[in-house]
Amino acid sequence: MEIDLHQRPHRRFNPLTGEWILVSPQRALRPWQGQVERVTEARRPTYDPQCYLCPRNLRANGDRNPNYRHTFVFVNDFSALLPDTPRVEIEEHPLLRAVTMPGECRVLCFSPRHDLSLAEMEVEDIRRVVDVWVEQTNELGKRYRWVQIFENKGEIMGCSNPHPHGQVWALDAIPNEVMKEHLQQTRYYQEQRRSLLLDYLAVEKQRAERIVVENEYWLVVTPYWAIWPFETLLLPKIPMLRLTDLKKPHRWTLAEILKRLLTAYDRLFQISFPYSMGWHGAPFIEESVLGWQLHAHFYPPLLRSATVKKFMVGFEMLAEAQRDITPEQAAERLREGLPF
Ligand code: H2U
Ligand code: ZN
Repeated sequence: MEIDLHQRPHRRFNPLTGEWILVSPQRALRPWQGQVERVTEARRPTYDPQCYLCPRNLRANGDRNPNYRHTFVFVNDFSALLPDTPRVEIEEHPLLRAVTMPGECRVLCFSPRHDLSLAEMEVEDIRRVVDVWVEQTNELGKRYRWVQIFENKGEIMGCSNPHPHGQVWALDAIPNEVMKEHLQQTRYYQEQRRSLLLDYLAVEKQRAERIVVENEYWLVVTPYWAIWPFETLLLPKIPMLRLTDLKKPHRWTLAEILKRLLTAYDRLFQISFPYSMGWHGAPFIEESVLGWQLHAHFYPPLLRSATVKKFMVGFEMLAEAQRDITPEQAAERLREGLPF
């Protein structure tokens, strides 16, 4: 029987995590009765004397930021992980297990300009951010199994400060989301002797309908199994284990594609688009990481307008993730906002 996935409820499989997601495209056809209000965002000053990320300002712990010109990295004054933590396993009972965890948390200011976002920065300055991502991964990867580079952007995402910044957390364990991807990519490699994500990239190139933007070295798709309405996956077109594999041309083209993708996001609802994004690459472990392919996830919470957010509640908390608008529709909407 011919089935149109754009009409019928169905589940899609995420080979990267081994999980399923429920898609209900027929619900996206229902009339939208709420207002699609335009949010006017106040223009921020280029420098805010109250901002703890702006150059020359005082931070919570009493340190003063240098008069930095491009990027600036500092140890998070409220770090969730601490380097001088010994590694001890505590098992008071087989059902009560814990392990102390050494790690480090850093804050990375993308620019001295308080009023910009990554999307609004020059490609050259975005490339400087890419360089710092690489340096941080390289340095912390020598001491920790996992280095998580991420950006949490927008008040709606719980980001406390609009000054453009991201974070780096390193810890000596493989976190849950990463472990799922590690197991799936490793299993695929053992069976196929090829990379799961590079095979996926080839399929998406062929189908084209989920491609948002691409350039010489990078491709952005709304993955077939996307959970968030406008979720995207950014991946290099050639084998890359980690950010530390990126050479000059890869970094430039990455900066360029980030500029295009993030501008398209901003144009979608005419606001500085909120999201959580982050990098996944091979963990720093002794076991084989041959199946790994570097990639970044963009998880934006917005659904229909600048203020209508998708909530992961009810069925999603208790059963599995669900979406209405299909990834194919989302890709089409995003392509419309591409600047060049
Ligand atoms: P978010 O708004 O994305 O959470 O990032 C701000 C981070 O900056 C947050 O993790 C840290 C917070 O702990 N911070 C400092 O390190 N020093 C300060 O003076 C204030 C905030
Ligand atoms: Zn600032």
